[in-house]
Amino acid sequence: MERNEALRLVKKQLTEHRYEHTLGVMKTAIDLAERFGADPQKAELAAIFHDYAKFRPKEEMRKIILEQEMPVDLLQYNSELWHAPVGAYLVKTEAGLTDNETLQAIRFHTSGRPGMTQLEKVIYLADYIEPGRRFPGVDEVRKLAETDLHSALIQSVKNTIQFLMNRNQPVYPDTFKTYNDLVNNMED
Ligand code: DGI
Ligand code: FE
Ligand code: FE
Repeated sequence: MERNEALRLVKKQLTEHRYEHTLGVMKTAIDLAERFGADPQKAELAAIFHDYAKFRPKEEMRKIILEQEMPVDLLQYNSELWHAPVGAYLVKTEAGLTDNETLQAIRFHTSGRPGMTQLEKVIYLADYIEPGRRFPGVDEVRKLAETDLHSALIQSVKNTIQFLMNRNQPVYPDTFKTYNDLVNNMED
């Protein structure tokens, strides 16, 4: 699928603000892909579609998670997590994107997972550092991302876990598993 067609499809799903975020993720993801050796065209499409399901009603997402046999433990955690796997499913069924690597990058863009591919890392990180983001600590991650994908990713996952814990929010186990996997593979 070509960029403008993808953007046209996704624009209808998003608010203006979220569409601007998507454009930021797209540009950042292409840069990171070129810098760290992921496929820039897959990065572009995964970025464009990563938040496709962000504004779906919770009940629709819950139904898809159950019917499509996605991990049901998702339902016990923050519904903010749901748009990632549901998005991968809808991008396939509604937008007709079939490339599995691209769909996986969408599926794991919020929680991450142990053994993330280079493309998955690029999308996770681009979502975190795109120019519109204003998290505390994001500049440190941006700096790391200039040279070191692995360290930048660890720092962003760590920030997310700390953010949630500081608010007494539950942390989805896969988010911890992602963190553990990354620190166990520091030499990568
Ligand atoms: O969709 P975006 O806002 O662009 O970013 P995202 O897909 O990374 O989603 C961020 C939201 O997801 C944010 O509200 C925090 C929440 N989140 C991320 N990881 C976890 C989480 N919530 C819980 N409960 N547990 C997590 O591990
Ligand atoms: Fe998201
Ligand atoms: Fe996003």
